[in-house]
Amino acid sequence: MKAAVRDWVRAARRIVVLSGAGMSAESGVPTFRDAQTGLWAKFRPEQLATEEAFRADPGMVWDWYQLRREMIGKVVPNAGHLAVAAFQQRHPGRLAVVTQNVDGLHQRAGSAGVLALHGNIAEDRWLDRPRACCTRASLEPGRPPRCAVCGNLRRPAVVWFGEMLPPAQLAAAQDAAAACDLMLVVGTSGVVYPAAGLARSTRGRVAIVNPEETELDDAADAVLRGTSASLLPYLLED
Ligand code: BJW
Repeated sequence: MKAAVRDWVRAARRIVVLSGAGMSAESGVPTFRDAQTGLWAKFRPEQLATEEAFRADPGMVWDWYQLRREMIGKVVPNAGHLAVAAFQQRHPGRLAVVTQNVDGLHQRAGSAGVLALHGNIAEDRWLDRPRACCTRASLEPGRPPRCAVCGNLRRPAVVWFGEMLPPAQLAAAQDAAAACDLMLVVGTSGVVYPAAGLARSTRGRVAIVNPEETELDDAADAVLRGTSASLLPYLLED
């Protein structure tokens, strides 16, 4: 099956790589839903990744993101990220990266035009609509930092449950999914929408790269049980 998917890559005019946390696992970034080591092994998602959770305990949620930022600052892209970026460089315009990951590792590997559906953990934004007083000058350090005048809090620039995805990135991802001949769905459990819906909406072939079962296996033309760093260099070589 591996060889067949490599043939599909070679024949495809437009490819989408839809990636999730497993793409960065071999860089040392924990996934979300792994029962033992996942980021949510000790907390339920709604305790951390919602606006309500942040408003209820901003310090706790802020500290969790700070820990992850520090960890992500120490890791590097792995052979999977690098294979994707190298393919894009050899074949300009043929492969689009749509990622649920907030870690920036595709971008650091050299991928161009990455559509980051769930934001960027390295950036912050205002929690409430910024008022005239909410400027860099008014920023007071803290956990989280706040506007010294009105108290508006800074929050990580990621997409939490119940929040809209960045509209332009989502629209571009939907267009890419509609136009592709082949979608490689790499390292995602496929439980979070609307990202997972991209794999169900494409008319192109769908190939899954994942060591475990996923919620999208039923939508796939091929399921490759293996890791991204071991399979992508093979699948994407010329
Ligand atoms: C390896 C590996 C290796 C391990 N190699 N693989 C339709 C139906 C039902 C619900 C909904 C729906 N549409 C929308 C919803 C609601 C909700 C949702 O999806 N809920 C479901 C959980 C039920 N979605 C939303 O709320 C989204 N917003 C939205 O829809 O807005 C419109 C709206 C607004 C208001 C009301 C209603 C609608 C927003 C979703 C935001 C998700 N945010 C998070 C947190 C980001 C910030 C942060 O980082 O803290 O994004 S949640 C978390 O899950 C994170 C991830 O990007 C996302 C996906 O997880 P992922 O990447 O799949 O990771 P894992 O851990 O689940 O899986 C890892 C996989 O890797 C596993 O399969 C491993 O086997 C594999 N693996 N090693 C390859 N080496």
